Amino acid sequence: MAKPVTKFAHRVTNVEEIPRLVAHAWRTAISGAPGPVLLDCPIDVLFSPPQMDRIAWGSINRPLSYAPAADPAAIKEAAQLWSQAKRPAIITGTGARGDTFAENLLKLAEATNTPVFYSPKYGSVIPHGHKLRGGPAVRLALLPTINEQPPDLLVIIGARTGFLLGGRSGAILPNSNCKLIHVDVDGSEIGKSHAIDLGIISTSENFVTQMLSAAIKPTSSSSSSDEWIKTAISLKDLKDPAEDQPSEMAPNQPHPYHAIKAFYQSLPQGSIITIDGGEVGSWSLQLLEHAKPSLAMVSTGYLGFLGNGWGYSLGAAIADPSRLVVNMHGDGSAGFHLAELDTFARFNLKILTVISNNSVWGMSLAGQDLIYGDKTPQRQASKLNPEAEYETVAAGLGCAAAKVNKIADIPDAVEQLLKSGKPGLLNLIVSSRPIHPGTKAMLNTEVGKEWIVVPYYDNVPRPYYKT
Ligand SMILES: Cc1ncc(C[n+]2csc(CCOP(=O)(O)OP(=O)(O)O)c2C)c(N)n1
Ligand SMILES: [Mg+2]
Repeated sequence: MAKPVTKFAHRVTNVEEIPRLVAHAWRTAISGAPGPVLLDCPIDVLFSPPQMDRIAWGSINRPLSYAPAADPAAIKEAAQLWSQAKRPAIITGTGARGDTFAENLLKLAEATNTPVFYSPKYGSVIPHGHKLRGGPAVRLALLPTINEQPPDLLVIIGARTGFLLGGRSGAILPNSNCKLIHVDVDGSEIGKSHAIDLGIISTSENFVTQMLSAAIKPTSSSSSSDEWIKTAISLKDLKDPAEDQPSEMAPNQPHPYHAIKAFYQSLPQGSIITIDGGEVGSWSLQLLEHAKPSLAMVSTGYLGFLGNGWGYSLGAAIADPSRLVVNMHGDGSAGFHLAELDTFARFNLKILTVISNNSVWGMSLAGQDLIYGDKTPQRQASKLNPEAEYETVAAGLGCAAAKVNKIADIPDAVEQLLKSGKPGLLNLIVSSRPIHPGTKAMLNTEVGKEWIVVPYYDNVPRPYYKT
């Protein structure tokens, strides 16, 4: 069972082998792209007395291996491409971390005058307010809409190409007139979906350190480059079209954009935000810069599976108890592991859960509306219970809880929840009406009547089999 979802799964058959196997499993888990391992220790094995002189220690008490670093030739080539670029940008992802990473990435960005964007999966390490903080990489797709050119060099560091970075559409990672450098600890990520000009197998940390000593000439310091960089940085501040939409779609039915914005603005800066849910996930991601988080993670991943946010926030709260962890959910995704509120309360974890409650599986409903229109208006399968008292469940499990259906009440509610000193839950009522533009984009590729388009994954057209 475990084999397909682990990097190593093994049943121990001999008690003396345990130290060696633990060492091996641990090294496997942390090498290359890190991932889970499983050692199954049957009770009869655990109860057998070991023969002490036969214990296999393996490398259990030896230092861990050095991590992969770039070939010097690759660093030279990267430096060359960088110094020729007029519109370079960096995109960081989940792999963009490590003890010295943030500090050195900032130095590298400054030395090369390169703006840094982050993939939807993992927030930026560049400080808020820094002149090279680009914000969400998805915003690069807006450049053509303001008559600006796309980047001519993208350095993708520890981020996967794929649907979270615009798939093969070219909207975020251009398909032409842009050199792509892809740095990943897992070579199989490189070139998977895009024509990569320079692939580098290395940890992000080693790569930026090596680049720093490569003495790159700063990016062409022409005034046109400076202007472009300024524009790229300001993409995150472009006015959002939802800003002009009403803050309430009906009485006590706040627009999710305005509700989440107000919520984010009520948070302490430097929180860790984990994002789950459908429509709420898209709004939460788009608004992230308003929360000024230290880190943000979309927990639904490349297959978009709901429910993981509970585990992500639990992990984050244990890993960094000094920060507030914000666990963003829809009423759908919240249902997957709602009982984790009990864990949060018993361990008194600093987690604030938000249920953006539109009483539907909103993204599913939106998709059905877009595809079927009023042909099948019932949408029974997309309904959730509008009466569900998530705040009662949370209070019953020992959390502080509140329900809010007015934007003006959000700041106070958040303040009270945070003051309580307990894990909190905010049942935030929102309207199901506005469909996030990202949901529309997933569905609206027009390729002719005889085709259908598979949503999510690159909008791949498929023959339409219905006659
Ligand atoms: C495990 C899993 N089941 C089903 C889906 C399909 N799906 C994607 S978004 C969505 C609706 C999510 O509803 P909710 O969490 O309430 O967020 P909303 O869209 O309403 O804001 C569903 C069912 C999925 N991504 N993952
Ligand atoms: Mg919902």
